[in-house]
Amino acid sequence: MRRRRRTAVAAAAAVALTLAGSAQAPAENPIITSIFTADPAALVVGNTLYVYAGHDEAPPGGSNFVMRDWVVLSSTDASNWTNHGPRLRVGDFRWAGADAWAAEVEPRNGRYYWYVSVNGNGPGWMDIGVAVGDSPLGPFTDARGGPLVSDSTPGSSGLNIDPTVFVDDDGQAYLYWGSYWGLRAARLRPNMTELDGPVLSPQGATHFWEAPWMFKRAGIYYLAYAANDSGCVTSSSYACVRYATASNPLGPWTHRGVVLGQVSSTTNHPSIVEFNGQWYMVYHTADAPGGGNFRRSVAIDRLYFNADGTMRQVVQTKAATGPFLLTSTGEAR
Ligand code: FUB
Repeated sequence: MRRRRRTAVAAAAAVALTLAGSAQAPAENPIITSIFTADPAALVVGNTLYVYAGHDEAPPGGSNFVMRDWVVLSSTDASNWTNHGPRLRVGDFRWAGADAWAAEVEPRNGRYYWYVSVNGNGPGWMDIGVAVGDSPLGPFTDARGGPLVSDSTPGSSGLNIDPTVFVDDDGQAYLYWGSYWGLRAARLRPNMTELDGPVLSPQGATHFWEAPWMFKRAGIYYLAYAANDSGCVTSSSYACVRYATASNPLGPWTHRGVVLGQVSSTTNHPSIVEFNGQWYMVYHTADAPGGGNFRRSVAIDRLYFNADGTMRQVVQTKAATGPFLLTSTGEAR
């Protein structure tokens, strides 16, 4: 027993060293519990993984979103996180009045474009706006002085939220967005602040509900999105994350299955990124102490691809796992 314990202590020390020096340290979820965060959008700049997130401020037991600003978190190892606080606020858009919902930052020509869902003061409900800054942490200012997409944009979604922007290898940028089962897409001009051509309705994203996330890997385009069909959730109030692939950024898409199951919050919102040679799913749950459907928390977990390019379903972890888990006496399990 004594001998085993010494071995375990040595193993624990080795693990501690590994954790301290490794860029692949296991995540402990949620990644931040001092504030409630949601709708993560990951972006790698150099050796830093940034997560742009909504900020849930609903009171305990609240039954509506209270979201006034967007915060930035960052990490250099996907395990230890710095909270940079609010870097963009509803008030930064003079034409908007509430609802700092899902957003995403896309870099282009040394600038950082922060596409947001926000409730405009004009007719209709939610709009998509865009702010721009010269560094990943800003400062950011409204790039247009008005919505990029609104309910009056011809062909727009039933709910114009959840923008995701993708710039292809040829330099063409695309905006995808939508909710209420209405996926939409449009080309963006090189200035990143104007639509270039009509709003399109991509086909093949089976069971699309909202929260699209677009990326490309090994020549394949991937579109992940929240779905709330009975094939993946216990109730339509909840959502899973399904995904589709295509050989063209505007589809048609081929549905491939579920990449993230139902989470503890009713909403589900994916972000998929490669960082330090590993792929990650960044999402949100209601798992933080005092959490709930309107008091959500960002989580991160490893994502694995099969040899044929399909994605395995993400295993949701809540704390350090596997060989890193120690007993209360310090013995490795
Ligand atoms: O956070 C507000 C809304 O809830 C987002 O825009 C949706 O994606 C859902 O997560």
